[in-house]
Amino acid sequence: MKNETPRKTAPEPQEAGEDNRQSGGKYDVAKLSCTTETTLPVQQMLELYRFLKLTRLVEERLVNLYRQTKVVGGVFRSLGQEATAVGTAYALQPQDFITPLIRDLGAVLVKGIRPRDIFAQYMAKAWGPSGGRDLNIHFGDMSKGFIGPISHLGDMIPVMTGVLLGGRMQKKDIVAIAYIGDGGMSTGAFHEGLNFAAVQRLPLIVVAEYNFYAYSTPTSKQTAVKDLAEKAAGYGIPGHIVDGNDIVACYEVTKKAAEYAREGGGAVLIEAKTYRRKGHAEHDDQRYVPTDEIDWWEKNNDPVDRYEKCLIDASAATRGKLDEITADINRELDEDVAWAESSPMPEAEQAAYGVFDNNVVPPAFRPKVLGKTGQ
Ligand SMILES: Cc1ncc(C[n+]2csc(CCOP(=O)(O)OP(=O)(O)O)c2C)c(N)n1
Ligand SMILES: [Mg+2]
Repeated sequence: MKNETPRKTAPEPQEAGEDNRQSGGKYDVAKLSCTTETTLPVQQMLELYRFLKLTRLVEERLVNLYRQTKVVGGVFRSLGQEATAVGTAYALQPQDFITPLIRDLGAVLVKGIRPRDIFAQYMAKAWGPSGGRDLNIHFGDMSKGFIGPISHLGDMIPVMTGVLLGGRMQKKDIVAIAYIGDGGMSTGAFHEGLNFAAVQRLPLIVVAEYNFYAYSTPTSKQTAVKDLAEKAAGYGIPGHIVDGNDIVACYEVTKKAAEYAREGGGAVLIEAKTYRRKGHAEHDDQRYVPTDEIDWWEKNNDPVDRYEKCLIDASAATRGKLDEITADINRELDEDVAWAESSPMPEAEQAAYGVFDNNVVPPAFRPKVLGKTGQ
């Protein structure tokens, strides 16, 4: 039977093929600001705004580069759901870890990765973090607590569980977030990883992004649960639902989860209700999305608009201050795009290095180039 209990913080998920606009009195759009109950001081609220806007603008620059055919591969946007990645990652401490997916560029930026690295990475340039060996957010930086994702959905949950087990054995104070989509949660790896983290009481926070689609598959065709957070009960861990377009709420719920995990409580599942306003990647024309649905979310439930309203209503910022922050970001991005564009493409020979430990590859299988350089 359908559960009719209304939720305050999250929109109602719809049946497949239904209109996913949260209209018709289900969701009071006039109240769509952000939670005002926050422990954040004004300076941090503005820093949070900077990361939110930075995420949107970095992605817009990526789309420009894509249209100029300068990007190698696809561009994956988090348009409309940036608040989830930024707000949750912002609640971590510097020594903590993340492993993002394609909608979590915001978390990567919060972790201190510079936009110039993102641009060079997407263009497969030599100066990019993977030196042209891989694309988009397929890179990592251990020094910043950023475990690079692989494409196989679900697999980063057991990987992060292993990172946390290692951290415990080394007596390190580490909490981690592993991001996952509604689709990725239907994999075996997700189950095995979270089950192990729960049994071991490892400080793993799984942020599950309910964004209505996995490629073109609506969430209701992906899983029989109404809320992804219900799955937490199967692992004996707490599950929370948060409005993923309310950046302050995302921050607060993760802060509490991180405290719980750090104090020995163990794993936590946070479901963020949000909406994917772009297709799976730039090539996807979203013909499977009901008419007007995207426009509805853009006009009524945009995370940047909502946070701006919240900051102005709370007198934490003026419109002028927000414009100043935006202008500052654009200056940084002008420089970073120019830097990334000025990078050469990698030397072809470089493909043979930094992938395997070449000492353990039998000589007969080594690329010729390794033989030439004697490595
Ligand atoms: C195990 C596995 N199956 C299929 C894919 C192909 N794939 C990549 S992204 C994606 C959809 C992911 O949807 P979701 O988890 O909801 O994340 P979203 O894109 O909505 O953020 C699929 C099916 C994959 N990468 N890994
Ligand atoms: Mg999804």
